[in-house]
Amino acid sequence: MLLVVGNKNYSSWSLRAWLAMKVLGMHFRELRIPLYQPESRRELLQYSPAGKVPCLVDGETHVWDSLAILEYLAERNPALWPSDASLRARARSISAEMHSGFPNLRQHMCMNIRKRHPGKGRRPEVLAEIARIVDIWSECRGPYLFGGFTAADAMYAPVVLRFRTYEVDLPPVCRDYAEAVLALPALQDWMRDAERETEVLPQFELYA
Ligand SMILES: N[C@@H](CCC(=O)N[C@@H](CS)C(=O)NCC(=O)O)C(=O)O
Repeated sequence: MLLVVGNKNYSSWSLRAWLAMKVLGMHFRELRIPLYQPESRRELLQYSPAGKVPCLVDGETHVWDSLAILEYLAERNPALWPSDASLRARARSISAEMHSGFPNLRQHMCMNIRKRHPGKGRRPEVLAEIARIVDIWSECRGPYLFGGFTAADAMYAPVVLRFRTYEVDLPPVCRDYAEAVLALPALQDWMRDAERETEVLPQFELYA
């Protein structure tokens, strides 16, 4: 299998698929395509019809879009979703909510692993979205949202990194959850790779 990802410092969607595959212990090759360079779109289209990362290539099968990749992985690794049907429905709901929602958090607290911007981006519309995430995380069963690691944790991992960059205060249960995610060896590896990258994408450096 090949997973095509973007810059590790910035590409929150790439992280979701990559983290799930690593935590599952899957063997895969990784291709990093730096985004928003003159050749990026042409290179991305060789793998992803949408021209976006992440894209998983499994033989002749190309799967693009983070949530579709997580579902593809879960077909082989059912433990990627909770085994209880009701919890599974909730995990899918909050994952879909992450996938389609939180536009203000995305825009004003871009993932930027290398940077620290305490207090930046705290507009009312961002704070309202953070409050919703706190609600979701407050039901965390520990150490991850549904006990063991699931696709829902992969979906929220970039939010953990955003809260680290922008130093968002969290209640204890959410702080414990964020620390558990940050302690994942796979996430530590991703963060180390991000630190080593040299590209700077101005559109993600709004608060630099
Ligand atoms: N809904 C998609 C979003 C993918 C996405 O927007 N990826 C960004 C990087 S994080 C991208 O590939 N941008 C390159 C471009 O738009 O040219 C998913 O969940 O995978």
